[in-house]
Amino acid sequence: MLLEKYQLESHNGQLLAPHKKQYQFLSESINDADRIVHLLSEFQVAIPSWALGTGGTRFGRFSGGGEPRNLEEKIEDVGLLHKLNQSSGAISLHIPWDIPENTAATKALAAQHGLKFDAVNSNTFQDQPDHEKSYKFGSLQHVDPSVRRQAIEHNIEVIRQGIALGSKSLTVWLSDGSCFPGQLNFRRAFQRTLESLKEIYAALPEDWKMFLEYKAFEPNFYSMTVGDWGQSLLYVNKLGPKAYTLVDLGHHLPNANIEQIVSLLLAEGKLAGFHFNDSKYGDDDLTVGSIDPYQLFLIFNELVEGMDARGMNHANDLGWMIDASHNVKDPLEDLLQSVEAIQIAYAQALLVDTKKLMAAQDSNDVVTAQEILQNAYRTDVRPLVAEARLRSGGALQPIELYRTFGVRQSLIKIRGQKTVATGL
Ligand SMILES: [Mn+2]
Repeated sequence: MLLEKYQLESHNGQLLAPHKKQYQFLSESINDADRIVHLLSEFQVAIPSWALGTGGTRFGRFSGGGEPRNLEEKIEDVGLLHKLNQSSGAISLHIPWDIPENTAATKALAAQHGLKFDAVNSNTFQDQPDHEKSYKFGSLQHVDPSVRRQAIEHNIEVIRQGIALGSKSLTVWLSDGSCFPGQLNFRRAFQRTLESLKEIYAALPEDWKMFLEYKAFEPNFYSMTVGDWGQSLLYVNKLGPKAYTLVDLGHHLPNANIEQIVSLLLAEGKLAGFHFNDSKYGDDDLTVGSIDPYQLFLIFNELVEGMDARGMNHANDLGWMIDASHNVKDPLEDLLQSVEAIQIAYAQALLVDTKKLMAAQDSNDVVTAQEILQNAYRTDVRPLVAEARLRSGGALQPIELYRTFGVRQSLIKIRGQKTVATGL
């Protein structure tokens, strides 16, 4: 066991008195501190299996040491995160990077760490050694029906794996598109993709959802066949009630108003959920909240208002997942930072006085509307997030605890310095 209960207790014991003082002060100056803490403690963010190792860039990859060598070790890493923050209670697997060898044993190990299986992710953006056909010119859009067949069968196989694990959703992200004008007939590519998606959709169990993720560019740089939320929405509306649009924060053109996209997809009942990350230029996959935490807050403001308007459960009715890559940080520390950034934005959004905001909007009082949002955003809600962790049995300061007890050093001792996790 990498982290013993007594270590957690001694950490919390040392920090308890100053924490209680901060929490007391904050809870006296805001409404509903108890309710916000309760909502925070219910909110779980899924960790993708590919974020536990150091990612690569187009130019190189530098191993961080002690990275998980197999699916079991990836589950152990997510279990460790969950033990520290009590908010990472799910893992999202990527097939074929993480095919369970023994599903029952994999499920048992996850349960032992208090983890559920979130969406399963298919991969038709790379060729695999056992593949007969190549995805070089696309998968579900491909001009050759036998390539489309291989990609469809792969997605159906991923659904099968997911059923065995107890997952309830399939995320489809396609790298399909074109790099040069004239390469692709847009309309025919759309039609072929739709027909392929229909076959995958037909294989979904009754209680499953399909998430269709869009991306503006990369790896194709002229057109993407699911390039934006409008295209994704066209497909999912044609597919049926189990299909939804997934928003990855890094998959937009610069300066896109993501909060408005989120608001409208939610209003249409077609928002699947999120892949959280942050970026300055493109799909940078940086730590959530590290570049533009105000945007993250504005997104959560739309989410809270929109979900409440539809009577939705914040914790369960959308998919919450991180999708990031870590090139210069310890992946586990990075994920702890990302989860906390999400919780902070959520807590700040819960502070917004929706009734007052609507009154300001209805009277065109622009200044008051801005003041309401920024008052919430400029509130330091970290004591609420720490209190939620404390009440759930987590650590008051997860990164500090992780470092104090040398968790990474222990992992390097067990797994070695030069391990490489499967993934990108
Ligand atoms: Mn994504």
